[in-house]
Amino acid sequence: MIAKSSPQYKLPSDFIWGFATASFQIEGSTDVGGRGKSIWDDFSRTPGKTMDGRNGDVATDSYNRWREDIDLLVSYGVKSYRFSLSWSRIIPLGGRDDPVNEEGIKFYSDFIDGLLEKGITPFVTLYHWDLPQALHDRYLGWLNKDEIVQDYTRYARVCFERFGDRVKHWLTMNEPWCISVLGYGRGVFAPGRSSDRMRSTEGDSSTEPWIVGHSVILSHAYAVKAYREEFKEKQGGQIGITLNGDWAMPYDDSPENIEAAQHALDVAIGWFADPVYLGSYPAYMKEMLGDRLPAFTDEELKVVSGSSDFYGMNTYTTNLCKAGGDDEFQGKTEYTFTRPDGTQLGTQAHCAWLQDYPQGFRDLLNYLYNRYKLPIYVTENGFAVKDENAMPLEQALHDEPRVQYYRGVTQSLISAVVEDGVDVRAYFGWSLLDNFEWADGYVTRFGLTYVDYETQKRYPKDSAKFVSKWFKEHILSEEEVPPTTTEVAPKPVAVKKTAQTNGVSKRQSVSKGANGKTVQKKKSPIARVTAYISTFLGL
Ligand code: GBH
Repeated sequence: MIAKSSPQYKLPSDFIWGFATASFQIEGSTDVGGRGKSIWDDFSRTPGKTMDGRNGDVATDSYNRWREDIDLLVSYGVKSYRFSLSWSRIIPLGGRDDPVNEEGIKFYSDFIDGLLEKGITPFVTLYHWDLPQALHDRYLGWLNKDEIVQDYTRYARVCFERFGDRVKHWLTMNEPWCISVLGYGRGVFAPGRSSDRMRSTEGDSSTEPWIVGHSVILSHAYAVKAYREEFKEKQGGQIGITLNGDWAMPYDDSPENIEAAQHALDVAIGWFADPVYLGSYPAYMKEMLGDRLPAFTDEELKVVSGSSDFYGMNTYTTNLCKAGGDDEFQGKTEYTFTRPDGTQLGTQAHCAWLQDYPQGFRDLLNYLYNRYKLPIYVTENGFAVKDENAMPLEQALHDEPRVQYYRGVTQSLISAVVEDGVDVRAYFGWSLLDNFEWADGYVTRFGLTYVDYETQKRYPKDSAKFVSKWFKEHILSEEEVPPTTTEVAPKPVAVKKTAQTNGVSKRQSVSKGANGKTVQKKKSPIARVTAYISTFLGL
């Protein structure tokens, strides 16, 4: 075991870190440069859809201030920046026969060049929820599998063609659970469809989310197929999907609550991760939904299975899970942050769904690595300080609860890598900037940089300073890389697990190199040393 005080207790030298954003949350300029409407444009302008009644028309004005945003990234010393492309800036009407907007291409092309000039690696999401409105009007968007798969694949191809010479890290979709459930089940996100007739005149929450999820998986998979067959050889990049998913902890030791935690994970994560990485929907979902869960044809399944080069992980919190309730989107479990003894799991954020619990981050990394056996890229993780929006600037900049959150999570991250042997390759904090927080409008602030929406001036918060300093201090420099004698580590190696109470991820062995998919091409030196020592000690 490498002591925490040792200079070797570090992340590998090629570890990627930075901050993340998404197009609709920061760009503004919705009717500029030939951009077509997205489903969020009118939705966010509709009274009642956002908490403060504000929309995405200006956001953080990053369409105009992108040079300033790059300077900010440079000041933080990031290695990489995760951002998303607006489909309707690139293809205003969205469809496979619709024209490409050269002005939109130029905007992103200049932006990518701007990053690369400063040595920042672009990490690009193709779809972060801003579907072209025209595709929703034309055929109901994600509800129409046959159309959307073709249109999305063509959009992806255009992006690979135009940007793939410079972009080597692609994410197809951001958080399919949110697209499906929040957009077509709960109806709180665009297009806002739901069975709740107070909310929406159209929609069926019992069927549409599952149909949408199916279309999203297939669109992702066919885009990856196109990348691998037509671009990868020449461009040499990586491509995958990124899923939201919070750690699920049983409320107590009762068998039904231990089972409930697994059911929660099956629907929150397994719904998408199991088909993509393991080749089928979770058994529990099939049982829960019967024929409401669409089935893959054999041909589709071949495309879906193995369609991500890595595990893209967005995570924010941990839920205590109790069996019961009829919320299918949570696997018929109830979530709480209140422990049986009445105490809270952690510090409450501004949003009801988020509390700070760093151990859950480490447990989730272990669970995902043991189950899906691929390198993990943490593509989002962050915290919204309670009532930050109501604070005077000076006070908001000293965001101690957010600093505390990142202190905990970075500690969990390095423990998972160095002590548990989890192969984590990247970490992105959400978000570079305070920005348009969807249905919360601008009330909830997730930024490590404060944005004064009156002036659009950006101010680094203490958390940005903390995270930047932490990564600079905890990544091995090239000179520090230990000798490679540890390459001879016997296999299989045991991946040490942190203590789990819920039985879903008891200590397990991951046999690396046993099958083609599991081979860790670039296992970090530290993880190799750790794995070797673990094996030696028979752990
Ligand atoms: C991310 O989603 C998004 O990718 C990002 O755009 C966003 O700004 C950021 O988080 C902060 O919110 O069942 O209605 O109680 C976060 C994942 C999953 C968080 C669902 C809220 C509970 C919603 N989200 N979760 S609800």
